[in-house]
Amino acid sequence: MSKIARFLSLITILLLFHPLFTEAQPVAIARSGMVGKSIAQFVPEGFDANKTPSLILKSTPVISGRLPSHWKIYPEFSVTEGKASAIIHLKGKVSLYGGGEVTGTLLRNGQTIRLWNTDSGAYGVDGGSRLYQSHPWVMGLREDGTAFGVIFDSFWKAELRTDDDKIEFNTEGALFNVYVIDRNSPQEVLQGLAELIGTIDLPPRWSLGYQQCRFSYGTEQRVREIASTFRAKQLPCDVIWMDIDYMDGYRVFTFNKATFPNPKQLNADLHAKGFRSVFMIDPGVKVDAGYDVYNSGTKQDVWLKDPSGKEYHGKVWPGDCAFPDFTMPRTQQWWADLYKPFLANDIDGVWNDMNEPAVNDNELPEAMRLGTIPYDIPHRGGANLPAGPHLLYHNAYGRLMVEATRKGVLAAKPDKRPFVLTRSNLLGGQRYAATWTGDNYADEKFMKVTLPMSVTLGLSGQPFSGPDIGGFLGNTSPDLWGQWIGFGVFLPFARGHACAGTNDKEPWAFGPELERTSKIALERRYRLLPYLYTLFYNAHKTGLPVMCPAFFDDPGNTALRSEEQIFLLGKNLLVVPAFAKSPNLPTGIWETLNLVDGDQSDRYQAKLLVKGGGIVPAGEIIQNTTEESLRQLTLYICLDAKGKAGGELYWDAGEGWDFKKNGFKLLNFQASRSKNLVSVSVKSALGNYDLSPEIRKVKAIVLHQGKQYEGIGSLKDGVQVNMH
Ligand code: NBV
Repeated sequence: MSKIARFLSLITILLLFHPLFTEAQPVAIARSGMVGKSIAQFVPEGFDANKTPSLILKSTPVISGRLPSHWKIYPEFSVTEGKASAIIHLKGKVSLYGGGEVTGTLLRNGQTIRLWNTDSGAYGVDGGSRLYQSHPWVMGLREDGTAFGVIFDSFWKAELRTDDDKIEFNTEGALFNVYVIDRNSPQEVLQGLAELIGTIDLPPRWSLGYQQCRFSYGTEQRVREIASTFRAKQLPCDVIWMDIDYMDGYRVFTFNKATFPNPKQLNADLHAKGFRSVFMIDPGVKVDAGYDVYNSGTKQDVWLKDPSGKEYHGKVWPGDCAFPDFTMPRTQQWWADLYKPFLANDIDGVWNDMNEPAVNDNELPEAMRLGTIPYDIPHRGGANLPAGPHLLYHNAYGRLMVEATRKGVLAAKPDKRPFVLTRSNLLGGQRYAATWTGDNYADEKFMKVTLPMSVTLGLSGQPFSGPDIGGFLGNTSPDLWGQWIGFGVFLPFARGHACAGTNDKEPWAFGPELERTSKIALERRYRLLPYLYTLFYNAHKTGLPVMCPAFFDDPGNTALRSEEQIFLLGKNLLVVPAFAKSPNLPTGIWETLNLVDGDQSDRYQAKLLVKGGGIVPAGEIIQNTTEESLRQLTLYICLDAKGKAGGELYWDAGEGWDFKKNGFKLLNFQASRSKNLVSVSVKSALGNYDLSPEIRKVKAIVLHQGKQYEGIGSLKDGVQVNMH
């Protein structure tokens, strides 16, 4: 080495270790301002949208005014060795929530999560600190019940620390924008979040029914048997799911000719029994010169390629696979178009799995395994997305995939509401797909963590989630099944699922006693369908979760801040699972709700409580949502201390888009007591949907000090209930 070369390399080494490069360099805020009611945007000096594009927000916000002088929450930006961070210092005692799909406690103070979407069976990777999705979002609840929320608008690989005195977001990428919402309550903050990231579209009503899945329903015959057993045993169910078993050698968009020879007939038979079907599609496409999906992808040049231009291959179920580069508009279109012929088999919904994306690189030495696409594989971008390495796009891969999937499903069936379920996603991705919480394990710990997980997703903009009821991995005992189904039916997404090689986990698989338990639980869900559907409508309109933490009842009550054994459905119904030990209950009047014969005596059923001042609309027990739910509408009423109550019912055709053109009915009910008479009536009604053929009579049941008082009437004339 020449003297000059040696000198230059010495200088380089010195520079690399110079504090200027290794210590955090503060970065000033270049621009800030209001982009909504009490919503501020902060743009750091040197921010470049070509280095940190946004996929989280539904549209680009426009700064319309200055920060008010009393504005308190500011991010401090910095860069360390080229990696951007932001810190928010907290004043006073703040309870922290959010972070999307997380395991552990509901209250997030003192937690660190890693944002790097990962196939984490039994949530085992890095002690559960990284799961399948990334939600760079934190909500803070102050002592007085006022709240704020922070979006770190970046999907670069990152770490999110939520300490008592600060929130820290450290990325491995370039500078990013921060949005802060500061409002009077957590509910208002979540509405602010929805203003930025959008809400879910209203799902088809059938997707709120119970759903049955198993990895290893290996033949059409087995699927038919499962469907028939539900009907024979009168166990309500709406959806049967096809896992990868239906595919031909795990090639996506194909059917195994021997085991699933006639999917269209299978779906017709399922439909005739009132079932819908959802089929799985993974992102990895088998490298196979005789496979049309692979060939068309090659022809359209959609595959990820390594920096030298060679097609990137990773191993998944079918063996070597090519992976679509979903950042390119033509890939989005190509992928969307694949759904038309596929769904022409009368498939109702799509399940996107393995889209972190998960890659099996177990043949590599342990230290070299990534479990996904290597960081340096380029994504080519296009339209609004810049080209960038996998390190940038990894956390958006599932989100971009489900955007294309939803587009394809909608184009294939424009008159239907798409239903897409995804394992991987990004904050804001609720616009495209519902989610389930991945491969949990059949034990009590995983059953209990179901609640903080789904509540946290709801607090992070995703209201439509639930676990594999019963536990996916490992064998499920009858007792665990009973405990789990007893409250699992009240989660927004209610699906039983099981891994191949584990015991049967259908509701009848655990013997007659547990079958009865399952029947009661499922019937309770179906009775509550009108209430649940109303909550989903509300989530679609406002961004408020369907499943809420207990503290929503009274955000100023600090005793509820870490309560995670119970949850609220909307604001009028409290669910207390059978496993809950001395939970902190919200204060005030709450009356027990009995929905189905036997639900009070069955030890596995969750306890349901109606809030004083609330009205909960319920329908009849139906076997699936093609049956009429509202022939008799029942209004469960719990009066407040002043003898008053109110509640809502949203209803429409359950499918299609008429509801966007006034084809819905939103009824607001009121009840008030005078002496011993409670009068119940419709206070206001919105929309054109005609409920009169559906609702033939209305029953009102006043729940009061453990007793029930009933009256019968009609929508038009209301109901009188005598409390004698
Ligand atoms: O497709 C098989 C499974 C599926 O049942 C499960 O729900 C996914 O989370 N899939 C993962 C592949 C891996 C199973 C061990």
